[in-house]
Amino acid sequence: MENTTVSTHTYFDYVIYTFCKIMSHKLSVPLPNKASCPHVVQAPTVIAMVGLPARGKTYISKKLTRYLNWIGVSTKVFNVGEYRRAATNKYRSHDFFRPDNKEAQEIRTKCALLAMEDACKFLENGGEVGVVDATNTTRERRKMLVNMFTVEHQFKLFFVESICDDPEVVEANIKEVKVCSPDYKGMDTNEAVKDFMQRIEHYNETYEPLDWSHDRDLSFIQIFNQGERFLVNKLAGHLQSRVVYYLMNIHVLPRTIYLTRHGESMMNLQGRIGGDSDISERGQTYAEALKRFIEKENIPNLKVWTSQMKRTIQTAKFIEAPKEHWKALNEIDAGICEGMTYEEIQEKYPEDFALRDQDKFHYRYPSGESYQDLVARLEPVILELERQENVLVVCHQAVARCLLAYFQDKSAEDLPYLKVPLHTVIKLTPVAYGCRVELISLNIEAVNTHREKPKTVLANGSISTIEATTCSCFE
Ligand code: BKV
Ligand code: F6P
Repeated sequence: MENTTVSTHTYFDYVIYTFCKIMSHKLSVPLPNKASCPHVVQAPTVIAMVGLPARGKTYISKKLTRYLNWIGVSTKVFNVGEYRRAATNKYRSHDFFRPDNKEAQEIRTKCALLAMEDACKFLENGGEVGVVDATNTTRERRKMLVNMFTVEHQFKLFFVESICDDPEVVEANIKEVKVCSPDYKGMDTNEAVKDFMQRIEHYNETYEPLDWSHDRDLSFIQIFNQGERFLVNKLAGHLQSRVVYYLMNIHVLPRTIYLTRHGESMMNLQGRIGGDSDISERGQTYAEALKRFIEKENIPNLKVWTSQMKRTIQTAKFIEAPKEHWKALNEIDAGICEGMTYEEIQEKYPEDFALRDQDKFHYRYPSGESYQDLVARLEPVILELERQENVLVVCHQAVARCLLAYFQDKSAEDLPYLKVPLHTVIKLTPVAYGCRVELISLNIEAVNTHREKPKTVLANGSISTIEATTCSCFE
């Protein structure tokens, strides 16, 4: 998200900030952090979950956080359950959650406060969104959130309530994630399910869902039955509307996403980057092997997405499934370096070559793109992938790294170095709160196009051009 919002500040602040931003881009150094440039940044946002246990609050918290971090919004989850487990010795039974258990209530309130204070600290130190993952099922508790976050800290507050009355969904949730919780370690599964059901009942006794007569001034979204229906109230700002848009596009149906690069290309063989060359003979062999692999997987209603480059279209050619060719999936545009080998770039543009190694995620090729640009370009692809069921994406090294980083929750720093070898299928299956990742090599030889980060580069953030140009440490 752009941090260029100017509200109560002078035009001069804005000019200075823009100058910083342009200079930082030219030098490929990270922007000054929020602490050193606080006056031009949008107010941080707290997203507070609401809902009975086993309503997918943790699922939504984690998934939303992964998405926001991927689009560049610094986000962190504060799970009150984890504070509670840290504060009390072993969990015994649902009795802990009885509304009339005074002692336990005290501990629970204390833990909620600790989590909220940590969220405040995070947001005061440059964090942009804090997600408070707790039940927050009483009006009294929500008043506490409003007071601490909006009155005391002037943060924005957005409630996300998940309401689900389908007993099968609740039971599936308990069996998939709750019985594995540290609370039930060593306990028989049926016992654990029974205890958890009673725990939900205790919450139900005091549950006050958000409603218009009491909460009309609050910003919130209510999600009914895993996204079957939504109710949105007092949406305040761009970030909240992105969150709503995201939540309206996700689903929990079982499905698999297959990710692969194109078969080896003629330019890969020469060690040249970019271009729009054909696939090599070995690349052709991969295209045939990929068809057989996909057939064997026997995937219902598979869709195939490729880029608009010849090498991905040729790779998907033999697969019998509906195809779409996305421009957004095209490989990173290396600008003036298109068609060159890394050695040629190092020789012809030594400064740029060194700068890219120092901050590969933000480095933008002159007249081309950065990995950061690529993430922005791929956001609609991710949203559409979230809407879909089984999809095979045939793309490119840099593009596959960006997509994989989203699914695997990788940082901007690690993203440009993720290993995505040629002639390998990456199979992504959603499980519990995350996704299982399998790398399946189809055993067809190909060149290695992965270039490691040189180990001895001086990457201390504050770049001096001399440091950048004099380090002669490329492998
Ligand atoms: C594991 N959602 O259990 Br929009 C996998 N009850 C999925 N809603 C879930 C929880 C654990 C889960 C996700 C749920 C879940 C649940 C009710 C959900 C909620 C809102 C949207 C999409 C999914
Ligand atoms: O070498 C193949 C390729 O897809 C190039 O077209 C692209 O510029 C490059 O990989 C991206 O990888 P890296 O960011 O590591 O240079």
